[in-house]
Amino acid sequence: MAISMNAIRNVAVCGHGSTGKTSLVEQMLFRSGVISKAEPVESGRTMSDYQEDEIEHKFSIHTSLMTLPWKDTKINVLDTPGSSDFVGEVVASFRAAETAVMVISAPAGIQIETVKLWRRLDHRDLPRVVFINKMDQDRADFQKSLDEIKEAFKITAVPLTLPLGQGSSHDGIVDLLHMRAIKAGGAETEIPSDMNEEIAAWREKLIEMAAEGDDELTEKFFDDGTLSRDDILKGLNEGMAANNFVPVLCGSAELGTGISDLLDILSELCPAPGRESEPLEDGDPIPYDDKGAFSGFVYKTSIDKFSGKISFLKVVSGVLKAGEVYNTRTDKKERISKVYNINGKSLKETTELVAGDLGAVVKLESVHTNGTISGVSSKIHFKPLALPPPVHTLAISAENQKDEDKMNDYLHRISEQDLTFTIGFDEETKETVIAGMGEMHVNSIFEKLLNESKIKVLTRKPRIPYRETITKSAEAEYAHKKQTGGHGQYAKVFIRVKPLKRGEDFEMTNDTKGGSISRGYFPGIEKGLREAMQEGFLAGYPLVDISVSVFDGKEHPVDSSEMAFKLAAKNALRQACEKCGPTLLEPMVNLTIYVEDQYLGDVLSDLSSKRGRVQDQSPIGGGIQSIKAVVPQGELLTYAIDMKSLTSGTGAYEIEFSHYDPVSGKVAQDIIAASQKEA
Ligand SMILES: Nc1nc2c(ncn2[C@@H]2O[C@H](COP(=O)(O)OP(=O)(O)O)[C@@H](O)[C@H]2O)c(=O)[nH]1
Ligand SMILES: [Mg+2]
Repeated sequence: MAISMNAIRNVAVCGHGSTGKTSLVEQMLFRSGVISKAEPVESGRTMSDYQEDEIEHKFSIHTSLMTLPWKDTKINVLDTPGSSDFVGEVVASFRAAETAVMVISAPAGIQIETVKLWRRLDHRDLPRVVFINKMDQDRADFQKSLDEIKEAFKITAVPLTLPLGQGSSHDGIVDLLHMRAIKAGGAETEIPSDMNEEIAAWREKLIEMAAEGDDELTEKFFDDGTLSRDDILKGLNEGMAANNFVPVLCGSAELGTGISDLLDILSELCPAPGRESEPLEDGDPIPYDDKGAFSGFVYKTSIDKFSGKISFLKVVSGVLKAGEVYNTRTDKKERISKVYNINGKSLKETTELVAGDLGAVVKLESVHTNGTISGVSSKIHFKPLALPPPVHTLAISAENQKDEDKMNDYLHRISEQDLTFTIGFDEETKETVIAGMGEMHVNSIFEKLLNESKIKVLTRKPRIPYRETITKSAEAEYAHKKQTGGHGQYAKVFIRVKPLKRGEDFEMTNDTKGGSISRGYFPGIEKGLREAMQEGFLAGYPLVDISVSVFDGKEHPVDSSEMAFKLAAKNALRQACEKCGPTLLEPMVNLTIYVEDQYLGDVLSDLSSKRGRVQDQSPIGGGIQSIKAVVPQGELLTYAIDMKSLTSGTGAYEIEFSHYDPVSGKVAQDIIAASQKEA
């Protein structure tokens, strides 16, 4: 049966690890009748933590998609992992969703990922609902959590439910929108009379909030002093879509309180797809519209033991049905034989997916994550996911050398699905290098490789791509002569070498006069210079940012050749380097760190021991500090591990390459000594 775009709700459930997201989703599935029992996460039987690694570790690693019917709506729920190692999965789910449910644990309060994810949601301007979970636990305090949220995020937070009892006495919620009290399990109960005052006060706030964003409703409110239920809904709906306020709900995913109210809010208040258009790499964004030609965006890909490659997509325009589609990147036709609704691991065939809906197709061999598929041959490419660059880099090899190719193939395939994981062969350091978001992330990939292909990966710290450069100008000359029997070899060059600005790499000029060197020999000279640069001078790292002027030379009518000039130039440059004040350059990265206040001191002193220069440090709310620093890449080879021990596993960081800086003294000596040992 076809469903209209207005009846779809795409919801990403996000939050810090262990706040109860997966348990909450399990309860939502149970309450809507998709499953007959809500299983605990520890049982390994939840609908969303179904993959082998998740069952083994007992937490979410992948975003899983579940579909549930609630009243007149189809709610697509994306259960995301909480660890920043798997942030790629979260970013993808934010792209697919129109609403985020931020789950906060009442006893733990706002945590580091809460703050980081909130900032991501701000960037996307995504409407959100806060669910304060674990109201059944000791130290759960609804008012305290609410105050904390307002304070940390500077938002208007409006409770739509209040807890019936907190901690061990918690057993239900009061729904302020529908004015009813509901116990665990869904049975309605009488609103306790001692809550009347509190409820009336909050309800008034709610109605004011509803009236605020809409002139017509404001007028009605002033005239009548209240609003009808439909008007309240209308006002809240608009206010939420515009992100003017954040509804706050509460409950317990353990007991099953607050669940049906969350589902009601999602279906009654949260925006349907289509409020925003989908941006393209270039060109005008494509509006969500179920008419017109089909187009869709692949926000996630996974490889399933039974189904093979699964492409998760969001339909942007038209309707997706079985048949032919185009991969717009390659203009290659692909056949879709079936279209699926997804519920965790189960794929349920459906006839079609309309614009705004989420679902999947299988065996789209040429399409990867971030791909665009289209019903007609087309050049549109939806904007790729805004993923942070990987921060944890390792050099790897297969334990058993004969597995090397298979290991590479496997990891390449992973990198096409998971764009926060990269693999490549570094020509410079002659190593296969992988990078991911953290230890847990890369280990989860190696575990998968071991389980599925019995290939064990050996890892070590990667070599750092140092560079060499010069600090002074100098001249040198070199004559390459050889006289062996027949005709000999002869070439002589005079060069002047001077430093260039960082990043300018190399230039060569022919400043000879009167044709002392024939033009035809210059390609040979350039080759010689480049070879000398590639081999380096101090420690075997490439020489960069030099300008070479060839200002004189000599040739022989018979004995000169391109090869002779190449060798002369190469040696001339080596001689010049001796006089040019050669120095090492090390790669510097921009490091952004997020830590809880209590660890700030330790993280800063560790940074200074790593020769980091702190450029900014500021609180970003919720007791979290952000630090920006420039740090030598070579100091951060084990930063994922250092960060974990410095912050008891709570800190997180982002890295991006910045520039090369000269390095001197003991550090430089050590680098040179290490290179000699290797050679
Ligand atoms: N007491 C209590 N425990 C909960 C609640 N929700 C989840 N948990 C437990 O918290 C742990 C983490 O839950 P999980 O759903 O995996 O959290 P996630 O990492 O956010 O997906 C599990 O042991 C759950 O049983 C709750 O509302 N109350
Ligand atoms: Mg989870």
